[in-house]
Amino acid sequence: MGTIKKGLIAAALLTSALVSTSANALFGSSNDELKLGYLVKQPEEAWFQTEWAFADKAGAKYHFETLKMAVPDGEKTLNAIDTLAASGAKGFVICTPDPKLGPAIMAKAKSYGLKVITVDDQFINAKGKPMTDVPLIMMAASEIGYRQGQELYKEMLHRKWDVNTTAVMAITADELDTARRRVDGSIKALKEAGFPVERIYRVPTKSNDIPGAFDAGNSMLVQHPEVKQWLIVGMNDNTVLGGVRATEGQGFTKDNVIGIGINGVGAINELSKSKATGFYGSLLPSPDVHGFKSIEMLYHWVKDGVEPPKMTQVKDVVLITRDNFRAELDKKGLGNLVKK
Ligand code: FCA
Repeated sequence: MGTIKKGLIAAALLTSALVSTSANALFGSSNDELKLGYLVKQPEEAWFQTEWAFADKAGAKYHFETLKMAVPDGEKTLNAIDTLAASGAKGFVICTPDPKLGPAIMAKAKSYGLKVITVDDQFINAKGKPMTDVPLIMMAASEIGYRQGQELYKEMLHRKWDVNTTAVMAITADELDTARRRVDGSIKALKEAGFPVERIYRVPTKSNDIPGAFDAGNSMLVQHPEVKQWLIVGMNDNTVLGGVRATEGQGFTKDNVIGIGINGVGAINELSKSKATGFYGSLLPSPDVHGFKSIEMLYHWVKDGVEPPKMTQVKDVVLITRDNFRAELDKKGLGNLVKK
């Protein structure tokens, strides 16, 4: 047989192999493993990467495939649902890029008969009310925020700072309910502990990432050159990191800034630095539980018809600092996230 002919046959075989794989992937077959989606708004955050890793662990335990998809905006979210349906998936877990997409996401999911569980951020309906009929698993936002405020105050006392020259920089994202509840909880704790209300300053961030929070922090710092020490409040690690970076730009250091984040896994690089910064620590909830449990509930719903509870709040949280973060992450089976 000539080389060209051999090549053609090989190419034909290859094409048919590719077609059948993609046809299987697209339309599924009765022998296929169950497929479930896991859609997240910010795949660059360690939080969501950890959820994905633990969703995969649930998949290994129950023998389903987790289709992990990044959905940074509404268009990508709706397209992802089309793709999931075409690949034969039976449902998905989602942390939406925008809670207001809730009704559109549910309409599309229903049109394909897909089951939906929300994680971390709750959907809101056209009237701005939470869509409480869609199962949700999230961290106990107000409580964890409250703990952030308590820990900031405690560390301030520990350092014997003069409260009269200290202020709170609270970087807000009020349109996201979980962010609003965390920050409000934190401010409540600070007020209850006795921090002067008139020096708790709020500033909104334009985006939920380090650059957005950095800009917000900078705009606050120029308005308050009189402040000698800052406590930094924010809804997650990146928000607080942005605030800390802004203070550094104005010459502040670990000696006059205390920032405590939320998420924990987003603080590992910072806490691993050879020198301490104003980012003192982070509250580590349970991205492992969120990732595993949300898709496990979806699996039981799809496979056995067991409806998940409408609301699951995960309350466990531990403060990690430079002193204990390796040990605490190890305890949760997250030690591999720390660079050795
Ligand atoms: C929100 C935040 C994330 C994480 C999650 C639990 O979605 O944006 O960083 O804190 O809640």
